[in-house]
Amino acid sequence: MLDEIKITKAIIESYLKDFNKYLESDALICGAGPAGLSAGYYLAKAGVKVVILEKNLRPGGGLTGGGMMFNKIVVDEEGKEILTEFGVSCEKYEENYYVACALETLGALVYHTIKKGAKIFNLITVEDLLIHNEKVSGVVINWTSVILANLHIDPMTMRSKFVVDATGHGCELVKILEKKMGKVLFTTTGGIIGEKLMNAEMGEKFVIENTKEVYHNLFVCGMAVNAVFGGPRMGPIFSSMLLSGKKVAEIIKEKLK
Ligand code: 48F
Repeated sequence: MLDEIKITKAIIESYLKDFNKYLESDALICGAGPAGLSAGYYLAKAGVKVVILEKNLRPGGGLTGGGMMFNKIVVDEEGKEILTEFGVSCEKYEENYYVACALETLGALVYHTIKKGAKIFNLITVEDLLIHNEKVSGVVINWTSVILANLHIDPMTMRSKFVVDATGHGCELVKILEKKMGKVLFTTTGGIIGEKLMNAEMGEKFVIENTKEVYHNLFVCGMAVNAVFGGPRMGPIFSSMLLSGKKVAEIIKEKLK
């Protein structure tokens, strides 16, 4: 005989156990788009205690819709290598152009990231940063539903040694930091430079080259990089998102040593 209260208790107790465990982590990634998922996967693979927070019901960010709702993505040779590691089938279109199903990519990224040991909490929005001794030391969170309903309910906090802004074009965490602390960013102006017009080749290179620390203990990966450091957008080619996630994981891994 199935007992409804047992079902409820199982969910609550299991969730709270996880949540309690991840209130403190080595790395906290904000945003479960392709870049954040890739970062989480490679950090978890290296044995790092890593948590990903996603404001939406479902992870995936801009990956799910492919290009203009045609749910396919394009990767180059390097991107294909990563997708192959995730078990995603890539169809060769031309030399250095491979096409993959956006949904298969999403499923594989989420599955392998969790299986490697990263914890993903969806429906949680990061609304502020924790700062101690002029270093980012965690995030301030609330349920997305609280924010959507505009309810006056105080948030709570999660602590982490390193925080990654993987929020895409919006670069939400860096925006908060700039708004509250001024021109303190590690950019040429100290502020957010802003994303430039589309250029796929330059945009892809720029993301990878500029995946780095933007303020003490705060890193950017994925499209947030180009928004913060002033690189071009690149449209539905996704290699650099995956490679940027991998790069930020490598940087943090080194810092944790
Ligand atoms: O936008 P998103 O997919 O960023 P990305 O991983 O990849 C960019 C590409 O999708 C595409 C592109 C590639 O050519 O241009 O746009 O850099 O994923 C960002 C995720 O962050 C979540 C958001 O819902 C999305 O899933 N997010 C944004 N703000 C917050 C957040 C927040 N404050 N708290 C939690 N999650």
